[in-house]
Amino acid sequence: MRVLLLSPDLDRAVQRADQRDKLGLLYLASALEQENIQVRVLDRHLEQTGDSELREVLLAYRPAAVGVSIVTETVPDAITCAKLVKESLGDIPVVAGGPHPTLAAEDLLAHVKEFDYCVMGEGERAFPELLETLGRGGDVSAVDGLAYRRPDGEVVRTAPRELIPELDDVPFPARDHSAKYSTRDKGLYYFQDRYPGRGPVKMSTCLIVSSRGCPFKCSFCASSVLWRSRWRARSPGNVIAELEQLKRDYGVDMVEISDDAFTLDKARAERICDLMVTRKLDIRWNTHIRVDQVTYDLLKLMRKAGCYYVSYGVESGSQRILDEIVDKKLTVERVVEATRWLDELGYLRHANFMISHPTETREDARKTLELMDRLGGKNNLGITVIYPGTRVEKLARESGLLPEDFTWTRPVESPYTLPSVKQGLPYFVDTLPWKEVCAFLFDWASRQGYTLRGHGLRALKNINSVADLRKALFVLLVYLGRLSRQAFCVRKEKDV
Ligand code: B12
Ligand code: SF4
Repeated sequence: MRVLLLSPDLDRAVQRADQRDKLGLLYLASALEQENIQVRVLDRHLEQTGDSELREVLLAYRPAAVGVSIVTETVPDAITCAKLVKESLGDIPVVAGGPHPTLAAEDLLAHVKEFDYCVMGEGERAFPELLETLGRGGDVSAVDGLAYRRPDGEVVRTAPRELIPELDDVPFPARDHSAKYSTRDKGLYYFQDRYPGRGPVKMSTCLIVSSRGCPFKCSFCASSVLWRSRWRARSPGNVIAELEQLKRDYGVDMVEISDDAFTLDKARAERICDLMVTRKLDIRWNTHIRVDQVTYDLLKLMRKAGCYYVSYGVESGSQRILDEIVDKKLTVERVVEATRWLDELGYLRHANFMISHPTETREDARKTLELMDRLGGKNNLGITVIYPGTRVEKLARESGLLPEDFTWTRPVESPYTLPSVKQGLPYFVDTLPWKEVCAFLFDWASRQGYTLRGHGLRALKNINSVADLRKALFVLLVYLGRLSRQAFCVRKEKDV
């Protein structure tokens, strides 16, 4: 049996650096190969595969089934992929998997007839079992972790699938199936990122995950639903073996450890670092941390083991928002302290913040900008996006921000859109008016030294209707208003 695994494309305006590994599909490829199923992985973004090229691949490879890995932002292209499969190959099974189908299976299956099944959660065991069941004409209702449409059109779920108890039992991702590794194109192993005060820095596109899940439950994040609030970790030896394989087989010398919570078990993180040092791994790496889950000593050891860059979620400078809304379980003072440690230890770093949290006031948002000023360096600011399966989504539905007939399968009709973003998801906007959200965004962008040139050009390209033009003009007016206020303040200061 031959199976094609697809990663759909995504608008560049929403996402950069998509050369990064689609580990979910590469893990699936390993699992299928273990069952003697022939696999091909196609990352449409990495391989820049247009519709006609995808059709050619389908007709040449003639898979018996196609799996599509989907995050909410890639739903539009995932639908295109599914339609192309059915048009080219007739009624072969098209299976959706990944975060979006895990969080919104019913919505996807009810609206897109080209998808036949959704695998919810980990696919390494469920997908081969589904293919085997289909292959022998068995009853899919016995396959755990699945949603599907019954002949009468009703979408049903099977029993939830047990999480894989021991992650060391999962074979490493089959990287040879990624065009990046099979062509040994080292240019695809890195991307350049801007870093204030240090110019462009090289970042890795080679990912590994050393643990799955996160025990926290932040309001905007669906991790607790995706991984059922369970944190499961691979053993240090198993992680080091994968790093050694990356180095030996692919010449990789820079890696991103893209766990949700790499340092949750500090003793394990220390052991991984110790092994990196004693085995003379000589790999530079970056990761994401929670600043309450690190100590000065652990950061020091990580630095010694090759970690050069960390990102961390702060979300807001307002303690009220962190406690009452996000449930971040983090204090602003801890953020300041850990940032000082990172600077002392010579890390490159960036903190992630959000604006337009539920109930956010102007004062709360101002505290966010103030905290960024205190931290200095690179700080990202994004508008709160409504993702399926989150508390933010629940609030958006309750408040009518998402209409009753809302579906993730159609382009979003929202008055709150940035003109430079083509395929965006809905933003959460309530107490802080949209005008002020945009104004705060401009304040942040100018503090970070961003210019409007790139965004402006993209905005022009994305104007396709009178409604788009109206939204773009609104944002432009906010921008001009901010400029004139700044000019007025400068003149006043000079007068004084
Ligand atoms: C690394 C990472 C990235 C990388 C690589 C993305 C990728 N697609 O793998 C980069 C930096 C490029 C990235 C970008 C983005 N990301 Co990201 N990312 C992650 C992160 C931290 C780890 C992903 C990972 O490798 N997990 C490990 C593997 C084993 O798990 P998995 O990918 O989910 O795959 C398993 C199952 O889902 C399933 N499965 C997956 N695909 C399929 C397909 C089939 C057919 C089947 C049967 C099963 C199946 O089986 C796999 C093995 O068990 C997750 C958070 C998380 N912990 O999952 C966020 C996460 C996936 N990202 C997210 C988002 C929103 C994005 C962006 C849209 C952000 C942006 N605005 O730019 C983009 C979209 C990029 C894209 N095209 O996918 C969200 C998705 C939420 C959602 N509702 O869909 C997540 C869940 C973060 C979060 N907590 O909200 N991301
Ligand atoms: S934002 Fe980070 S800490 Fe919060 S629930 Fe998601 S993965 Fe966990």
